[in-house]
Amino acid sequence: MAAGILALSFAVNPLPRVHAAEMASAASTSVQVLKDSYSPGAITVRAGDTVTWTNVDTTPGNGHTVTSSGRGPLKSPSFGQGGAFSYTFSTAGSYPYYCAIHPDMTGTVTVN
Ligand SMILES: [Cu+2]
Repeated sequence: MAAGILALSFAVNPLPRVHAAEMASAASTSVQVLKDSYSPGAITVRAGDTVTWTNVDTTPGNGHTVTSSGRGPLKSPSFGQGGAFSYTFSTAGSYPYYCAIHPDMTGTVTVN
């Protein structure tokens, strides 16, 4: 019985290593959400990467969103000072977005 468990353990072992390699290649990118802009406004990431937008607006209660222009996956709720929104991009492409509350705020994520 113990030998059987040992053999199973060896057979399963390589899988976590492959998973760990995939995790290591995924990166995180941060975008600051200011009073009237995203900084940086244009970023380039790789498929599988996660982008986190953090509201660093100096005006308390000034909420912002990350909303895809046209059809797109970005549909954040309004998040206030100190709040954040994250999205993991799995497909290459260009993802323009804006703030639904302040439509002059725009940005683009390019996923390679
Ligand atoms: Cu805004």
